[in-house]
Amino acid sequence: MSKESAYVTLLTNESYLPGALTLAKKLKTDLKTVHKLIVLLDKSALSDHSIELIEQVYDEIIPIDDKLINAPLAKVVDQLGREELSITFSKLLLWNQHNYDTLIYLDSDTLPLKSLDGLFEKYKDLKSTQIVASPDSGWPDIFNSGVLILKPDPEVFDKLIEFSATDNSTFDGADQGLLNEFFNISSSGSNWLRLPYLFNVTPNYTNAYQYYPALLRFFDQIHLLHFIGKFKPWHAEDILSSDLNNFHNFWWADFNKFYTTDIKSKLLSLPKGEAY
Ligand code: UPG
Repeated sequence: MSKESAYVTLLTNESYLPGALTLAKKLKTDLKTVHKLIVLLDKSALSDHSIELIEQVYDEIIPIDDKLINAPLAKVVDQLGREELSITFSKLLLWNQHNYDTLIYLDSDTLPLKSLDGLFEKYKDLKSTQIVASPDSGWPDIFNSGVLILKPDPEVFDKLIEFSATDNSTFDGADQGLLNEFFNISSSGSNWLRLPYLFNVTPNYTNAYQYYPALLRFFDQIHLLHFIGKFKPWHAEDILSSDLNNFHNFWWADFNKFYTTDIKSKLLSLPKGEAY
C-alpha cells in the first residue's frame, strides 16, 4: 500500500494552542484539504479539554511526551533570547515518521491563505536528503524553518540526531540554525530547494524594514502568513488596525470565525508561558 502524505505541526504546550487550532481549522474548513492533519504533541503539557479541542480538528495525534528533543539552552538564549525555542529541536522527529510519504510541516503560528495541496504533487519526487523551504526574510541565503516539505527517512533521522549532539550543530541555538547547517550550508545550498517567499511571508509589525511596494504588488498571491517572533497574534487583540501590513488581522478574522465566544475566552486565558 502506498504511503500517505500529510500536513503536520508541533505543539509542546498550551501557549501555542490557539495557533495550532486555527491552523487546522483553516486547512480543513476553508481550504478543504484532502490530506490528513497530524500534530506532534506533548500530551502531558495539555489539559484534557485542550486535547479534546485538538482531537476535533487533527486526524492523528503523535504523542512525543517522552521523545522531546531540547537544544542546549545557553546558546538559544544567547543568540535569540528565547528560551522556549530550545524545544524546537523536536522538529527532528519529523524525519522519523516513516509511515508517511511527503510531509508539509507548518509551525503552529502560520496561517495559510490559499490551498497548499498542490505542493505534495509538485515535490512528490523529493529526496529525503533534500528539503524544501522559503528564504528567511532576515537572511535570504538561509531558509525559514516554519514551513518545510520533507520526506521522512530513518537514516536521515539518525544522522540528524547524531549531528544535533555535535558542537556547533546550530548557529542560532535552535532548529532553524541546525536544519540550515545540515541541509543547506553543508551542501553549499544544493540540498535546499527554494520555495517562493509567497509560501512563508513573515511580516512583523515591529520590523523596521518592510518592502511595502512588493507587498502591494504581490499581496493577492500570498499563500501563507507566518507570525514569527515572540509576540503572537493571540497574545493581544488590541493592536489590530486597518493597516494592510497588520497581518494579525487575518489571524483574528479566522479565529473569530472558527470559535464561539465561550471556547475563545477559554483559549485566550491559557497560560502564555515563556513565549509571552
Ligand atoms: N513550539 C511549541 N512550544 C513552544 C515553542 C515552540 O509548540 O514552547 C512550536 C510551535 O509550533 C511554534 C514552533 O515550535 O510555532 C516554532 O516556534 P515559534 O515561536 O513559532 O518560532 P518563530 O518565532 O517563528 O522563530 C523562528 C522560525 C521557526 C523556528 C524558530 C527557531 O520561524 O520556524 O522554529 O525560529 O529556530
